[in-house]
Amino acid sequence: SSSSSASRGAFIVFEGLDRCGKTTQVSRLVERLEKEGKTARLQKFPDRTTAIGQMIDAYLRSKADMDDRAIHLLFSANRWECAAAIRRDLANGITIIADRYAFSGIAFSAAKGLPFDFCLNPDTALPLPDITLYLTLSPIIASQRAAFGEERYETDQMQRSTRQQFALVAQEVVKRHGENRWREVDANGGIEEVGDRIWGLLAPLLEEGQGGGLKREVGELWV
Ligand code: Z5A
Repeated sequence: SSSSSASRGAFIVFEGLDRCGKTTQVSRLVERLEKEGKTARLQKFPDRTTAIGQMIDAYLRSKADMDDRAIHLLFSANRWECAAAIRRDLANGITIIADRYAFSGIAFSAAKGLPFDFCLNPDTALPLPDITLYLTLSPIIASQRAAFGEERYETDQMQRSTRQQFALVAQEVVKRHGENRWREVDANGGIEEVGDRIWGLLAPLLEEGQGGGLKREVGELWV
């Protein structure tokens, strides 16, 4: 109908620790949305294709060292350089599915010991996700999946502290933006089973889109 074509796209973010299956679910979701006739775009963070993204990539692969605050700001700058395109696409009715976002930015940097507020502030006023799905997997199941890769943060200690920081990030989202903006998803189980759980959680938001509810403007993160 004309009212559904006038609504903006939904901004959906996936977060989670290493090996939670988020990348698998993100690509399945984009396919499923397109089968349902929606236009969807995958936006991975870090976006390693830009000049800033290449510096981040070198850091993560331990090809370059960087001050903790400097790399934190680069992760944020990498989101800012994509922010206008995200807003534009949402306005044009395209649903954006982000594989990680500002919440990873806080959780991973705070896990290294940087002050929480320092980690949060640079992302203030970025496009506000309509919903963030935080995939949780028991550490035992995670350890049975493919071994940790070679990247900098892929150690048990780092993953443990990052999990604690994600809990604080979740509280902050709920406090500032309401409890509908953050949903934990049990990522234990088969790929289809988890996919159906995700689809079920997204249904109200996507139906709201059909009814034109997504015409309200995209908000600003932490504002
Ligand atoms: N980082 C940061 O510090 N600051 C920031 O601002 C941002 C990021 C944005 C790179 O991120 C690092 O950057 C990341 C955070 C930090 N460090 N860590 N850890 P990335 O997103 O580029 O990389 P990643 O998250 O480490 O990797 P990934 O490939 O996106 O992982 P994943 O999403 O968890 O996993 P997956 O590939 O979908 O699944 C993992 C394996 O499990 C794979 O073999 C699958 O086939 C398998 N799998 C998936 N689902 C299932 C189920 N249901 N059952 C069984 N097996 C499954």
